[in-house]
Parts: sequence; C-alpha cells; structure tokens
Amino acid sequence: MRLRGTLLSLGFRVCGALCALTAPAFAEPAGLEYPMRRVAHIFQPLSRPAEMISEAAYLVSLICLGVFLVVAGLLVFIMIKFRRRAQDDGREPPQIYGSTNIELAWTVIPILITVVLVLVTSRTIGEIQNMKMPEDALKIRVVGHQWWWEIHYEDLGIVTANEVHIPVSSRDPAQATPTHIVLQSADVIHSFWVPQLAGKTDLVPNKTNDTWLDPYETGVYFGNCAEYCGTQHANMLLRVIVHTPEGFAKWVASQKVPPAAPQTAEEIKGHQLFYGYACINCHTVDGTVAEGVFGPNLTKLMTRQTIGAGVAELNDQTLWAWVNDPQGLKTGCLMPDMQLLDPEVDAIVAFLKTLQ
Ligand code: HEC
Ligand SMILES: [Cu+2]
Repeated sequence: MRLRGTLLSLGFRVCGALCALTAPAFAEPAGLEYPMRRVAHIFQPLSRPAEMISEAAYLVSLICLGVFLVVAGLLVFIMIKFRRRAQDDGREPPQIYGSTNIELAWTVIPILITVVLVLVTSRTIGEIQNMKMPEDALKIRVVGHQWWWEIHYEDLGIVTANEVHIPVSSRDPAQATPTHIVLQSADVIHSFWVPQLAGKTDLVPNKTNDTWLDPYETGVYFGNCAEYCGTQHANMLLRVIVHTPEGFAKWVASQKVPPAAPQTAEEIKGHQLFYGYACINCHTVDGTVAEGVFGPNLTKLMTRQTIGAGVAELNDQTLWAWVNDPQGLKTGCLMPDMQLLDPEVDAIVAFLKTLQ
C-alpha cells in the first residue's frame, strides 16, 4: 500500500499542476456556504461511482505497471548482458528461428492479462450502470445543448441551467441518498462529467441515458462537457453544488419563490424591452409570456454563480457585457448579438437583476 500512496501523491502533483493551469481564472464568488472544489480531481473521488472507477483504475494501472516493469526490465537486462565487448570478433551471432514454447508464452500470457483487464473494467461499468436507485431518490433531467446545460427537477417544478444543486449523501451505503441523473440531448452528442462525483456519460440525441451522483461531502464541484460538440465545447462547463439536506431544502424553497415585479423606472423599461424584443422567443421566465426554450430559463438567473455555462462569473459587469453582445464573451454561442443601444442594455440588465 506504500506503492499506492506514492503513486497517489505523484498523480496528485502532476494532475494538480495540470488542473491549476486549466482552472477558470476568475475569482470565487463572495459569501460561499460550501467549499469550492475548483480542481476537478480524478484522484480524489468524493462519490461512490467515482470511487468505484478510481479503484478499478488503480488496479488496471498496477497491472500495467507490472507489465511495464517486466518488459522494460528484460530489455535492460538483455541490452547489458549482450552488449558489444572489446574481444568481440564482429561476426553475427547464431540466428534462431522460432521457438514454440516462447511464442506460446508471449501469446497466452498477454491474452490472460487482457482478459483480467476486461473483466475488471466491465464489472465496474456493470456495477455502476445497474445500480438500483431508491424509490424516493431525487431525479434530475439534464438536457445538453450547444453549449449549455438545461436542468429539470420535474418532481419539484424547477428548471434551471448549468448549475446542478443536490443534497449530500453518505459514505455509509445504508444511509446513502443518491441523486438519479437522466441525460438527454437537444442537438449533438455531449458528455456529462464531474470527475470527483461520477465518470463520463454521454448525452445522445433521441436516446435517454442515466447516471447517478452520491457525494460524501458538501461543496461546489466542477465538471464539463467531455465530448467535443462544436466551437464553444470548452466553455460548456458545469457546476454541481452539493448542499446539506437543510441547505438543499432552502435552495428548493428559494427557487419556488417567483421573482419580485419590477419596481424602478429603469427596471420597468427593461421589462418592456425584454418582452418587446426577441429575448422571449428563446428564454423562459416562469409564469409569464416568455416561454422560449432555445436558451436557458432565466426565472432565477441571479441565483446562479456563473453566466454562459461557466464562461464567466455572474456579476454586474459580465451580465452587462453578455446582454450587450454575448459573442464578445462566448464567440460563436447561439445567442445572437441583439444590437441593443447602451441605455437599452442598462435597462434590460436592471430588469434581469430582479430575476432572483
Ligand atoms: C436566438 C435565441 C436567443 C435570443 C433571441 C436571446 N437569447 Fe439569450 N441566450 C440564448 C442562448 C442559446 C443562451 C446560452 C448561450 C450559452 O451559454 O452558450 C443564452 C443565454 C443568455 C443569458 C445567460 C444565461 C445563463 O444562465 O448563463 C442571458 C442573461 C440571456 N441569454 C439574456 C438574453 C436577453 C436579455 C435577450 C434579449 C435582449 C436574449 N437573451 C435573447 C439564446 C437567445
Ligand atoms: Cu457539449
């Protein structure tokens, strides 16, 4: 197990360095209730399916390491033992053609090793896919879009985007409260991946897949689309916010409170512009005539941490920049530049800020 420890810490270092390089470069939102696990660590699983995958991965890596050591060791041994010497006469050594025993050995042993690897991985895949969800498990439907995530809590009547809120589970399987995630796609193939919580599962058009999350600790977990799906694939980020059961109940309750009606003159002007322009063809605000489903549901926009599927932190500046021209923040995204005048952007932003 010391070997495993050494491997682990080496893995941590390499991955930590790589992840730190790729982590989004914006600051953490203020007043966070939960730890921000911004490094999407495959070596630090904090959920049952992720843990099962990492255990299989360690076993597979150890077997591969063994193969490597044997092959490389033999190679080095032979290179040294049969190296050129001063007294060599320069003639070719005797040539040997074929040895049934050796050939059998180097065919049969690799086949056996491969069979073991196949069994180890397929058993883990089977165990994860066939896991029975408890009757009362929270069920969330996630629909992949170019390049954002639509998130439905059908049983709770909540629709949101890009940030999945779930309650924490338990390391003790008897007390686990896993969350069942149903995956669909509105356009091309995407892949749902939150490394610390679960392995990748594809979202395939006209097909429903599923996976589950069973987090042991609260926190904000980073994930992303893991199947190239077009220009802004790299900015199709995902957050899973794992709450305490009370925190989750509070979030649910807050999502069910309809946003306050616009009050100030600026908010009212923004409201008129929003409902007068094409915004409502693509966006929904629950309980209003804005019923578009091409873009994210904006009912509780301001309760999100990020904008544009994680392309930036959500704040006054990024919201203004987005409404002014989303192509500036997320080039090629499927919301067009609406060619608004600055005072119109000011008003619409004032209105959007009431959506909380
Ligand atoms: C043609 C459809 C379309 C129109 C019209 C449109 N949007 Fe969008 N909007 C989108 C799409 C698609 C996204 C998601 C883009 C992404 O993240 O890749 C989006 C994202 C957003 C977001 C960010 C939401 C989030 O949670 O990240 C805001 C805010 C927004 N739109 C506001 C507006 C406003 C205000 C208007 C009108 C001035 C408008 N949109 C018009 C399609 C549209
Ligand atoms: Cu994608």
